[in-house]
Amino acid sequence: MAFTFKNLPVDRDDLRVDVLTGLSASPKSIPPKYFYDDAGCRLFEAICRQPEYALRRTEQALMTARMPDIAAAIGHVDCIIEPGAGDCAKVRLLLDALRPAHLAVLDIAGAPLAAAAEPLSRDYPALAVTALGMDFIHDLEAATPYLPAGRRLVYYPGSSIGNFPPDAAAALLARFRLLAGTDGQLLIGFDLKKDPQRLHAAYNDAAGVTAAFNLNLLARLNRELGADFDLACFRHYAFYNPVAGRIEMHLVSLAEQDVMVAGQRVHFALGETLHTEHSYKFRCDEFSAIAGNAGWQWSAEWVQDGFAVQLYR
Ligand code: AVI
Repeated sequence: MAFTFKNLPVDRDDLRVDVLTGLSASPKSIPPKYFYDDAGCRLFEAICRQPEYALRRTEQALMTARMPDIAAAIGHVDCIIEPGAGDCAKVRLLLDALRPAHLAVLDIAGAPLAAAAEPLSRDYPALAVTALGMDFIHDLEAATPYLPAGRRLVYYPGSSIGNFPPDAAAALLARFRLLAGTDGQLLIGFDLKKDPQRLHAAYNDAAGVTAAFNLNLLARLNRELGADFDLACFRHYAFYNPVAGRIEMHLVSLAEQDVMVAGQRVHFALGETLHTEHSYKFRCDEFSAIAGNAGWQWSAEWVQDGFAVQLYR
């Protein structure tokens, strides 16, 4: 049926400024959103196929097995909204079960989003699909004129919420209420706290794909900012921090070295870390407290093999 694509202006994403700011901080860091250039997206897909990284497979298995219950708990919805929809693959199970009239998918990468969303309007002839290329983290309000009235479900799968620091996660959940409107619901998937060895293995796969994903960040800075990082002089280092309840991912300098980045000299001491990602893990009660503080009311949850999906009103 109808397919609409709008690329809304994104003016907050400035790789050069963000990278130079992060490299002059102590400890050094780069925002994890910069993992996802074309090579990074391909490496992330490869991570999801590694035997140690079960997160995506487990969520799919849970959604497939429990869908009748999930659909019954959600009830009728007119519109599903998926921020960060990427390849638009995950939402198909919900479309099959809920048959909404409208789907709105949002992602910072507008062109790949449009390419992934358009086939949905062919596969579901009764569905109106709106794809919005936009920065939903900073400019969520810009989406509201494109959303139809009626009962809405915001869908945020994949434990993406775990990549935000706790304050930012709570703020994003609060802003999702804008998308949901009155009478709206939130269906969200997140990774649970579990055996730390299992978590450790998931971010240290034997094939080295997560290491390549992490190091690709430096390769991207070489490609896009004319940097001269020697990838062999940095080590992927990821571990579970049980006090903070998160995987921490770092690139540790194996030597004292100077690197040129966007025309600026950046010094790394031997053993100095460049922090690249946090991936928070939750207990169900911890997550519902965060969502509750963001104004959401818990309504149901489903748990399978270390992964949870919760429904809020
Ligand atoms: C996208 N996100 C939920 C992944 C995670 O597990 O935190 C990103 C990732 N980083 C390393 N492996 C996967």
